[in-house]
Amino acid sequence: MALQATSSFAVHREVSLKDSSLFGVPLSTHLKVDFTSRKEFNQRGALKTQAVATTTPAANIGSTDGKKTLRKGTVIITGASSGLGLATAKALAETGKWHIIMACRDFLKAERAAKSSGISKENYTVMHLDLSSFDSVRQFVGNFKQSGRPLDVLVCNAAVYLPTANEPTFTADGFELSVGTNHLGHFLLARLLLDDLKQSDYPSKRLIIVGSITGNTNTLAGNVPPKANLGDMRGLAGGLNGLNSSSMIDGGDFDGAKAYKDSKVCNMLMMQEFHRRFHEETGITFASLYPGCIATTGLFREHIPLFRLLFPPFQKYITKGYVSEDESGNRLAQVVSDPSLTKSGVYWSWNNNSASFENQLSEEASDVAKARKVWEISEKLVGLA
Ligand code: LMG
Ligand code: NDP
Ligand code: PMR
Repeated sequence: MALQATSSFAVHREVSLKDSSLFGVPLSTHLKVDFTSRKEFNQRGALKTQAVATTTPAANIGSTDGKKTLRKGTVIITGASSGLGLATAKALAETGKWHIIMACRDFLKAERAAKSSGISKENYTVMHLDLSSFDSVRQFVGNFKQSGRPLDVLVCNAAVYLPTANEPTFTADGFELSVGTNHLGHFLLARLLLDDLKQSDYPSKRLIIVGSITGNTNTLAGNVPPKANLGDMRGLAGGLNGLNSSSMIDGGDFDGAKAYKDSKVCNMLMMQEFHRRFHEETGITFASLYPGCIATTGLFREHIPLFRLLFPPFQKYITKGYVSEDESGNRLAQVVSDPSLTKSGVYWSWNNNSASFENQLSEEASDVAKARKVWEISEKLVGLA
């Protein structure tokens, strides 16, 4: 049936539909596949970062046989206490080449999650971060800077999804919670940590912002109502406070599922705007991704029980978009660390063989003027302009 057509559509590319795709695989995509690095990741459980570790001496530590070895990279992952973030932390920790800063709102939950995932003590540090409070974001950044660690990769992963809420709820600073947390909290965090990333002498420094298929209306999944749409951003400009402005970016009535999808559009737009503003000057790789449908994570905790029961089999057997948490973690870990994924400004996806390719964003999620506008309004809202 049509819903199963992912890989065959990828093969029959360059058909008449230009900006269309099914399940996030654009019909016009030339698959940029690196089966070699995938295999290495799978078989050895290790990412081959040494291959690019030749240029910056301070990132290399001398060893007895005269060969330089790469120092451990430091990666901050927001929302590493469950789902994709935790699975990524686990995948990176298993390589022994990364120290993971688990930036989490619930310290105890994060510690427990790290332990039960078998992440060993020397490979992680839990640091408190509540993205729904700008004070907390600033405090986290202060604490991280004080730790004296370099910052090599930042992963903006945490998110909330409130599909059943009838009324909006708000962050500590009074912004609608989904956009406030998923977009504004991360925007402030990334802006405040950009200098640290810039200063990193690691061979490949990266800022990764997790996106999603459901924010892309050039896919079937992105056409399930309510669809993402930022409109003219009058609600965002008004502060998303639900009082003298709408709680929704486009100025409409509150819809929790739409607010989440809008926040993902902002995430993908900001990745590209960072790229345009800073890639050339800093050499930082900016990237986003759709990790696949990880239908079992905590993201759906607010959804009705029937949805939580049916959603995984629906994705597994009907859409075939399902991926396990482990597999999604391997995917994001590749974007963190794989030497073949250094291209900046890219939205990564994976095909049915779990091979990565550069995916095409929807018209709105790649709109340059909208990106600039979201950036400029957000700067004001988070107090940077
Ligand atoms: C909204 O409803 C809620 O209103 C909102 O509050 C929020 O929760 C939001 O996203 C979260 O959901 C979504 C609702 C809308 O969908 C459902 O709840 C699903 C209902 C089940 C319908 C049965 C489908 C048959 C599948 C059987 C599978 C077994 C059961 C598993 C079910 C688990 C999943 C729920 O949905 C609708 O309105 C239904 C219509 C959906 C059609 C969407 C497709 C549109 C296609 C448009 C084509 C566009 C072309 C794209 C490009 C392609 C190029 C070729
Ligand atoms: P989970 O709910 O499992 O993980 C979300 C994480 O974000 C949790 O660790 C949660 O913390 C954390 N978090 C939520 N609010 C805050 C906050 N205010 N401050 C700090 N951390 C917070 O969901 P997923 O793993 O599925 O989601 C991870 C990312 O993947 C999201 O960006 C999501 O949009 C994206 N994604 C998910 C897909 C899926 O199918 N699941 C598909 C496409 C993209 P806590 O543990 O304390 O609740
Ligand atoms: Mg969707 C055709 C493929 C496909 C894929 C890859 C997803 C991913 N979804 C697909 C199709 C459909 N979904 C269809 C045909 C329907 C109507 C039955 C459908 C419904 C649906 C709902 C109600 N899907 C959902 C929901 C959610 O509440 C999830 C959501 O929108 O969260 C924002 C969701 C998702 N579907 C996905 C993915 C990845 C999600 C969740 C998470 C996300 O984007 O972060």
